[in-house]
Amino acid sequence: MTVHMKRHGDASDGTQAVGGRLSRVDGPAKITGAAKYAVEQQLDGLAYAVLVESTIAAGKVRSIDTDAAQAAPGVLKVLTPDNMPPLKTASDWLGTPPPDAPYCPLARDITFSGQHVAAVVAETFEQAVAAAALVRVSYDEVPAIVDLSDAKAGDGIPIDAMTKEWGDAATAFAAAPIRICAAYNTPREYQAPMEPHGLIARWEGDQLTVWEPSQWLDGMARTYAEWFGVPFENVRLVSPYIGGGFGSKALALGHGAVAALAARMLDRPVRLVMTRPQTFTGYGGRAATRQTVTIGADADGIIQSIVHRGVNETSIDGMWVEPLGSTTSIMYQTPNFSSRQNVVRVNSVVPGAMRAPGENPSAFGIECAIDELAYEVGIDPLEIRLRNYAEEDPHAKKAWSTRQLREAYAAGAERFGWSKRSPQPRSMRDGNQLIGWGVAAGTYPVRRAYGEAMVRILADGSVEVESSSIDMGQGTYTILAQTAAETLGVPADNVVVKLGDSRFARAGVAGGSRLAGVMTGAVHKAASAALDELVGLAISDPRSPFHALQANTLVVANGRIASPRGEGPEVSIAELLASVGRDRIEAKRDTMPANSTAEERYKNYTTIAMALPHTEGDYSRYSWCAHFIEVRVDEDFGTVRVSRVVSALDSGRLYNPKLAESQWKGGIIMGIGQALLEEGIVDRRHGRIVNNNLADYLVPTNADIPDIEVISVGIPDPHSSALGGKGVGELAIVGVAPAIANAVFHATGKRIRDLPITLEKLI
Ligand code: MCN
Ligand code: MOS
Repeated sequence: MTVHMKRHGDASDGTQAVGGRLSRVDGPAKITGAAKYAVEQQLDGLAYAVLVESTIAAGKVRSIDTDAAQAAPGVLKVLTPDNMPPLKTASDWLGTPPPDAPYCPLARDITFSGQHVAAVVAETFEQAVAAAALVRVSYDEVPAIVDLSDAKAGDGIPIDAMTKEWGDAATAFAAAPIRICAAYNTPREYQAPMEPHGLIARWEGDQLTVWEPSQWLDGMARTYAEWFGVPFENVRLVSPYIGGGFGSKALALGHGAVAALAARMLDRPVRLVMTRPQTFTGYGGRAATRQTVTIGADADGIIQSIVHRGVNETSIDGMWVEPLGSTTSIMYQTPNFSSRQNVVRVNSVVPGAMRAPGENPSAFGIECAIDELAYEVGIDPLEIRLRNYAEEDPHAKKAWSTRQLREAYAAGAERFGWSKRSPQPRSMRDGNQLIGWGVAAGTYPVRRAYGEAMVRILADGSVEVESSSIDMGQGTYTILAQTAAETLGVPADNVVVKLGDSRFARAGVAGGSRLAGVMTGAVHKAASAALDELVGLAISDPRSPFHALQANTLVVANGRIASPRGEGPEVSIAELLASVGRDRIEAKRDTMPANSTAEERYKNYTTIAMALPHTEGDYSRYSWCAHFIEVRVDEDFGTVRVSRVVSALDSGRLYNPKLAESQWKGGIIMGIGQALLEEGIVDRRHGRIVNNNLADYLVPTNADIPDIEVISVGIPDPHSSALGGKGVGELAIVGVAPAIANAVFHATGKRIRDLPITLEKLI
């Protein structure tokens, strides 16, 4: 898809190999505007679709009056549930066979405010917007369950698969001399990527092309194919650049079905872009959660029992489980443990994945609770973590593949100056600012799957890597260039990485922080195969300048081939290919077991069902981190400012430390937003999100963010990925909000257990 500018560093200084600090190779294209995003494609005959959304949260559509809209200038079609040919229900992300039932992306039965009920397609975007305002929808409304606290919501549905229990937690708690029990709440939070969701859909016969920002081209292509009843191969997803996703762009969504259906009905390409408010209801953000954490400990603070109960919101007719016991069950050693979870149905869009779903809110509970325990016992919050350090996975009862958390505590504490902390709350101040120091840990499992990649060595000695995986800003283009460069012995400047087209070698989801580990492994394997073929030709082809040498191996470095002992000739890759009469060497490889069937391969790329458990075999695999955070709280106004962050993180080996550090900082910044600013507010009269825009839904700006120092304490982890890396993207957000809440307690003596920590909760 994309040819990036070259020259990003000096090939000789190690920047370009794996582990080098190569700058983003897609950076210049993004900065100069050369990068073309999905909905910027210019297509002949493009028509524009605009969605009409429900204004009630529960009930039924009685009627839709489309006459005025249909008669408005430029209108091509007004779509309603009454005039749309039905689609087929698609399978879910596990590939579970769907019921044989029709699917209509426009609703008659209303289960949340903001549901798509109609769409207008017109010659221009402005005409579509104007006509959409003329669509009159009348409803039969019933009372909505507005959120978790609604009396109608009840206790919800137990999710037995989430239950984790060992020992006898209740008895051990009753017997423990020190006990704490507290409830922690997190609100609805939203991914808020800069680029809103949208797409252009075009049919050519029964072939569908979709330009759409996507974290998972093959998964989304599968959904489109199933909706429209066409073969998977007939759907092409194109997504070379993505303006952020944070979990929200992994699945094909209703608005995509509307646009693709409109394109088929009109036999014209159709573009549909969500408004910013629609990005708050067109798909789900992080579910609101409630947890109670009960810890029983002995007088030294050694944990005897943890009892955890969690609840998260889901929608009326969809199911989202936010695994709230995930961090709770692995962070600390305990002989007795019980965690259970319910979901509560409310009238909202079904929540979805947002950076570290599960581990993030889970850590808010346990990492605040352990801090409360530290004060109750009267020991340092860092010391209590060390006393209860889990030497093995307490839940899976397996050895950690690697766990550099002790090293993270040590490195972070040293750099932060933790030993200078005065233990008492309200004991550190600067004028009228109360100063607080807090610590919390974070973790994220190493999710693994199989990958595929195409590597080509071209006649001029340059290298091409192709994959239908994606780069939403995390650095995939760059690390895959580095992987191919290192494996083949060429500078990364000579590698062109092409991503974001489902016609390329297949790829699974860029989610759960798995893509980097999966794809560096696949590119390494394909590039190794290409190198073997290159060296094989150089040794055995009679036309090769090395033929007479009768070598059993040759080395390639900096794009040149030579014998390891320096005997005989030294030629460039281009010269060698010319001498043996080849214009390219091509190797497409996947990392699946050799005897895998075509069906298993399809399943690996289009579902998450083939993911390898992180506790597979003898090891339990996680990334780890420790955050040390200073806050300053204005004593009069209750305003909280984060003034210093030092975080030490274990993501195993880093493919590119510059990019990993930037990912970690991004996660920490998002964690600061979660702690202090982010909250979806529901209008209780209408069951509607009111702050559905980036002026009212607050995310941090530069002025909210201090200098952030990140320290890598990882070591290569051979059990986690081919090149020894563990996950990076999601890890760093986990633990930030509890570190800030703990710092706020240290500053003020007030324990805030409801996010975000806003000033009215402090004064
Ligand atoms: N990396 C590294 N060394 C490792 C692992 C990763 O240097 N051992 C670096 C690489 O630059 C890699 C990046 O970190 O490209 C992210 O790798 P990883 O965490 O393994 O995960 P994925 O490539 O699967 O990234 C997805 C992850 C997720 S799940 C969310 S959510 C998220 C995130 O990445 N959304 C993001 N980071 C984001 N960054 C941006 N700019 N925008 C988003 O929407
Ligand atoms: Mo990330 S929330 O797994 O896309």
